[in-house]
Amino acid sequence: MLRILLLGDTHIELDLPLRPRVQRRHRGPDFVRNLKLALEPARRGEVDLVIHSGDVFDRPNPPIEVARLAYDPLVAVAQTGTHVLIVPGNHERSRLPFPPLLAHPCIHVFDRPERWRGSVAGARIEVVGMPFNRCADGTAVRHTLAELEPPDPSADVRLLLGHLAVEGAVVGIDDFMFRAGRRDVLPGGAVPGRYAALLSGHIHRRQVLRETPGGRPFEAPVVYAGSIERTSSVEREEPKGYAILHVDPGPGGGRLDEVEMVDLPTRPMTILEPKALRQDDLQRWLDAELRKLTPDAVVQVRLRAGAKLSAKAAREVTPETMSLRTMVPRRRIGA
Ligand SMILES: [Mn+2]
Repeated sequence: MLRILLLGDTHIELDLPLRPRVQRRHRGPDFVRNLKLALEPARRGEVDLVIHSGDVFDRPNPPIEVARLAYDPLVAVAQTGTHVLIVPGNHERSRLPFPPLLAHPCIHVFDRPERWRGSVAGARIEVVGMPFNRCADGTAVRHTLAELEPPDPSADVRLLLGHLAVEGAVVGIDDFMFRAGRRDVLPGGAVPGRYAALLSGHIHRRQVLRETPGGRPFEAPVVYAGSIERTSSVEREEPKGYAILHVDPGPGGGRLDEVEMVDLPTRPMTILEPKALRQDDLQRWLDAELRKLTPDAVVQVRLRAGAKLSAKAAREVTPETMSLRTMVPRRRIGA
């Protein structure tokens, strides 16, 4: 049995200014910490392989200091002799910055669709990695796979790795479900066989898909480990973490035996919607509301149209342990 640590959507650089202009609690360090925590089982030698399913970064061109924050923990795992495979996501525009920082014989980045072969814990393993592609429907994925050299029939474990939405994936506070028929969604019927599983990033809610919404079984299960912290308020009720997969080697690319979702620490997220419009009313209201919350809360204040609350006024009543952001309604243009 092979133990694989799957993590993804680490979004390093989200709310992580290098030289902050104002002193307030930023959320960026939470993501850096959770990346390190997620990799701890690998550092301890408890897994045979580590796979990052993309969106390593929140933005495509981070400064080198930020790149190091993301890469150092991954390189540290490689230095213990465990292979680390990474497929770039849409947030890094399908390519990872500063490739020399990841130059290590145990690290492989899928800059283009390709097969990676290795020997892991005595098993011959083959991973087909596909970096994010705007087009990920059945035709596109079939075409991508057809362009590659054929699968190695003697591999004990075959895995498909991507950064894409699959039909039936569910996200957000309203349980939005991705449906087939869009060019950026892989229909369940197009999930290829002969793989133990399709492992993917992109969908921030952890989930395992085995059949279409209509009940037609996939050829292989699809595993999303989810993001390591909440990148948006629509994830506010979701647990966050990484996954440990147990894969049985065998004919036909092996079999996914078990998926263990492991929680990482997250901070509670709250949305406040004040009715007031005047700054001093808003500040007083906010002061009272924030006192009711746990000290490390992440707070989003949604102001009404025409409301006035300066960042400074909000900061004055925000405890240093909280992260607070105010949002003004988008101005409607035309009808
Ligand atoms: Mn993402």
